[in-house]
Amino acid sequence: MIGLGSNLEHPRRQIARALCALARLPRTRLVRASRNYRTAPIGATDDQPDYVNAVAMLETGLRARALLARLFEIERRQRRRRDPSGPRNAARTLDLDLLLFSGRRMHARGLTLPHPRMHERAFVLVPLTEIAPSTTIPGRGLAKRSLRAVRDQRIAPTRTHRRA
Ligand code: PH2
Ligand code: MG
Ligand code: MG
Repeated sequence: MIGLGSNLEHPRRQIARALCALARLPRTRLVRASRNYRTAPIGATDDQPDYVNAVAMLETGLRARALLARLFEIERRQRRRRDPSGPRNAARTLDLDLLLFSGRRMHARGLTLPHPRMHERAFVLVPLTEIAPSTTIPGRGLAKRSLRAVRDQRIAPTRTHRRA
């Protein structure tokens, strides 16, 4: 499961382009993608635009590390700037996070699975449970059960993705 987020330079286009890039990864199939959601920035220390967030489910023969490297490459192609001296959680053109990888738990330099903050973020949990309602987060239980704790975080499907 991959989390996608953008709040700079046409966020919906960034997300659409990233989904195409994910679908074209070697030995990988894009199984499904959530709707896009407009979400309030969480943890930002400066004033920044709302995000567009989505979650994608992949089936892949790549190992977790190799997939992560591919995610960084896609971020880079979409002009993600990483400034180590800049503010934490700075606005970005594209963020791709490896959330879950076939139920694995690991804690290594640069890669923690499941993603350590996913259970406290509506912008992850809402799209995730939309496409995979029975998902469990290893060590935390059913993803759906974490929804209640994040219900104060503002999130709504983008207009084009609202269902009648
Ligand atoms: N990503 C962050 C920090 N805060 N807030 C929203 N709404 N969406 C994000 O994708 C996001 C965030 C760090 O990656
Ligand atoms: Mg992130
Ligand atoms: Mg990231």
